[in-house]
Amino acid sequence: EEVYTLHDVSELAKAIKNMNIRGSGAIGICGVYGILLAALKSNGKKETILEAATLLKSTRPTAVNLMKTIDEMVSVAEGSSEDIVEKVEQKAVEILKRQLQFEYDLGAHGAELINDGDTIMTHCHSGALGGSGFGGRALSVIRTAFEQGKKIHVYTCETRPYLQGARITAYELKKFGIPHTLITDGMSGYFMNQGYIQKVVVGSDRVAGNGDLANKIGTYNHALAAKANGIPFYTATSSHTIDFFTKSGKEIEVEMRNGDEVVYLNGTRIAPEGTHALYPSFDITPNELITGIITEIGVIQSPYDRNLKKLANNNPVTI
Ligand code: RUB
Repeated sequence: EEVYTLHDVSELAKAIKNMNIRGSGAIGICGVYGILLAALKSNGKKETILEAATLLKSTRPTAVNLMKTIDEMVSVAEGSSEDIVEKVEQKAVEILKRQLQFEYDLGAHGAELINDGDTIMTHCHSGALGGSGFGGRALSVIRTAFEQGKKIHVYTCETRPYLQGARITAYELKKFGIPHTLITDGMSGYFMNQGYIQKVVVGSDRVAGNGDLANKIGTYNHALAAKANGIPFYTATSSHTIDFFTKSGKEIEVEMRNGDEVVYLNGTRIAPEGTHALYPSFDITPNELITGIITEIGVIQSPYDRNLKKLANNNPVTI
């Protein structure tokens, strides 16, 4: 287990940017506590809080939780400096509790879709309650199904270049005692086609108003393979990840990371000197490939533009 001690907002921003902390839910909560840290360290100085908000929001552009939770924190930073510290602190606790509750609730809704005996594939790391991060949706579904006594098996798909499926998901699955098998990005089509996998459940960094979703690079390929093989493909996420300001996946900003992260593996160069490499951190899965969006309120299905709006109407935190 890696433990980081972060002393100020700039160290936190660096840890998010460098992906020491990663996953949409986890970075959202870190944004919240970053604002609290700024408030505490500056004794409630609004200007410092706004600077912290700008810095933290600039770290990773795709996951919308980070932006939304920071905006929510900043919105309560009004009044005297003592008021600001108190309100920001209360809000941080409220958001953390809410996020955990969302994960329990969406885990329960998602677990209903899982049958006894299913093998479920997940991609990258969308961790579970009590796992290594506060965020985490796909494993909340898987863990809830397992705790209900369903005999399930998980194919955890490792993602290049950060290998989260192996490094974090397998770690969490082991911790929860859930049987699992590690595969790598390019193997999913084979295993789906050969009948090994009955469901795919992934997380999301942002869901557009029409249901298109951004998630870790490779997700789109899995969704295509799932469709071709008649396998249900779900995303598990909270309503906080749905962004109605983004009408479709075309409008989602996909973070392009440094190609060196592909060329080097654990600090060792694995491609010839001068090799050009690209690294879009996420891809966009169009709504027609998605069987359902598992949220804390229930499982949303097509037509997404209409049904996601219903969710927004029932739940003001969505917007
Ligand atoms: C992680 C990733 C995860 C989503 C959902 O990307 O794409 O699947 O963030 O995770 P990165 P969660 O490693 O680049 O941050 O459900 O935990 O929010």
